[in-house]
Formats: sequence, C-alpha cells, structure tokens
Amino acid sequence: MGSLRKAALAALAAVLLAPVAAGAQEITLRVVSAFAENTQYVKNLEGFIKNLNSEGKGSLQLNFIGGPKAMPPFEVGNAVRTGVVDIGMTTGAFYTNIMPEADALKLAQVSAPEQRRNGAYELINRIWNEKANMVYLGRVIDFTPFHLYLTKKIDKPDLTGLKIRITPVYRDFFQALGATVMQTAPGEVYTALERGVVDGYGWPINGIFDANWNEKTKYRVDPGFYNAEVSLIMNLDAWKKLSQAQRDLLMRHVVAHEAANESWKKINDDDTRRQAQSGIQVISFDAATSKQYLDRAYSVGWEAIIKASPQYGPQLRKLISK
Ligand code: 173
Repeated sequence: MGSLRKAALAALAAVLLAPVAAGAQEITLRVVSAFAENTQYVKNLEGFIKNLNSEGKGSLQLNFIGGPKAMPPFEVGNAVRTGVVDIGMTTGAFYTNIMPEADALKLAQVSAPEQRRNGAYELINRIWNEKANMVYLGRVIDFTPFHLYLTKKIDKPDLTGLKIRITPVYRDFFQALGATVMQTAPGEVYTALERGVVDGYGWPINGIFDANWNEKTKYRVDPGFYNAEVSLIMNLDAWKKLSQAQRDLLMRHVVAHEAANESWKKINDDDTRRQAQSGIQVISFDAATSKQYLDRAYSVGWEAIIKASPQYGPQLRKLISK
C-alpha cells in the first residue's frame, strides 16, 4: 500500500472513530434562567450548578449564560425546544405558547418527589417529549403558594374595576373574579405599579423584595392559591447526546436539588414576616369565603387546562391533585 493511500485510510479511520472518542469527552451544557439574576431562584440554581460542576469534571459541565438580561423570559421555553440553549430554568406559564399543558404544574397538590413516585413525571415527560421536544428534569420550587397583591383595598373576592398584572398562571382565576388583566414579564411589574397602570399583581409568597415591589404594594390577599412551579427543562436532542453516565450524574443532582425544596418553607415564612414588617396589610375573608376562593381557583384552573388539552388534562389532574 502506498504511503498516500495509507495516510488517507488513517484519516478515514480517525473520522470514523471520532464519535466514539467524543462520547467519552466532557460535554458542556448551556443554561438560562427566566428569572432575574439577583433572585433566590437563581442563587439556588448557581448552587446546583456549582455542585454538579465540581463532581462532573471531565464528564459534564453546566455553563450559566444568565437570566432576563441574556434572554427574554417568555422565550426561554422556545430556546430549549429548539436547542438554542440546552437547559432552562423557567415556569410552565412562560411557555404555554408551546403547549397548554405546561401551565398545569401550578395545580399540583402533591410534592415533586411524590410525583416522581406516582407516575406523574412519566406522564409529564411523555407530554414534554412529544409536544415540546423537551425532557422535564425536575422541579426547583415547591411548597409555595401564589398570592394576589394590591394597591387598593377590597373587602370581598371581587376584582371588578381593577386592573391586575398577570401571567397565564393567574389569568383565568382573576378574570373569573372580574378583573381586567394585563400580562407582563416580571421585569415590568415595578414600572406598571409605579405608573398606576395596574392596581395589583399575582406573584408567589416569596420574592417581592427582589425588585422592590414592596415599595408599591399595600395589601396581600390571603389565602394563597396553587403551587408556584419553577422547573429545569432540557432540550431532548441534547439529552439524547449524553452518555448514560452523564444522564445519571445530571439526574442525581436534580433529584437532590428537588429534595431540598423543603427549604422554601422557611424562606416563605421569612418573606411573610418581612412583608408584615414593611407594612403590607393582609386582606382575608371569612372561612366560607376563603374556601370558595380556593375552590374557584382550582376549578377555573383545571377547567382551562382540560379545555385546552382534553387528551392530557384529565390524566394530569388525576396524578397531581390530592
Ligand atoms: O411571573 C409570574 O407571576 C409567574 O408566573 C411566576 C411563576 C412561578 C414563579 C414565579 C412567578
């Protein structure tokens, strides 16, 4: 065999063998967050990434690209779906444009570890794979109700004449209570309050201090409703490219991070206290009215999901409701 031909064969062999060799190489995944860089949500994410990266040297690394400064929050889902980024930390309400089922996770009454055990995660992954080209990795906020915050007082659950900032999380419920609604990204809430464009907003019990909304908030309506959901989602093609060892490493860290969601209970207690200290007054209703308020929230919430997804809505309801 001539030396030229030998060299050509060697080059061909190198090309053919390359994918095998690459399988054993370190992979770096790009991560974005729909929530702002200074929030507890992102602090937790950074802790998760740090832990994973220290164990994943030579195998798997996560590279945090940033939050809303890097990418508009309502685009994170699409960026994960198309593979512009590999992993997103976001909430289902921010990618209902991809599939309506995404917003159902707010209605969960069983914890994420329980959903892992009872088959909910299998169903969620079937839907997320099929409709959004995503793997649903795990939930990073749990045990956290949403509330209605107001600049004007109400004495019953009637929002007629009030304009309320929403995302899809709150749309159907607040409209059912008579509100006029306006969707904004979290980054626009402060300005909307300041300009009097809205009379209130929906948000979880935690986090209103991150962008100083407390300055513009007079009342919080109790009880809280639903279960604020923020999760890690991953591009399905990127997932398929990982070796079994890399998937195992990633999932071990996700499951551990998810198990640490208990920490939200203390954060929520602390934020509740801080709201009182900063002068935010609680509006509450008598027991019967509170029950009606909550029942309404769930019935309206599930009705919207099931109407938009007659196929999967009822199955989801069975697995994530109490
Ligand atoms: O922006 C929002 O109010 C919202 O939908 C949400 C969802 C989960 C956590 C925090 C906010």
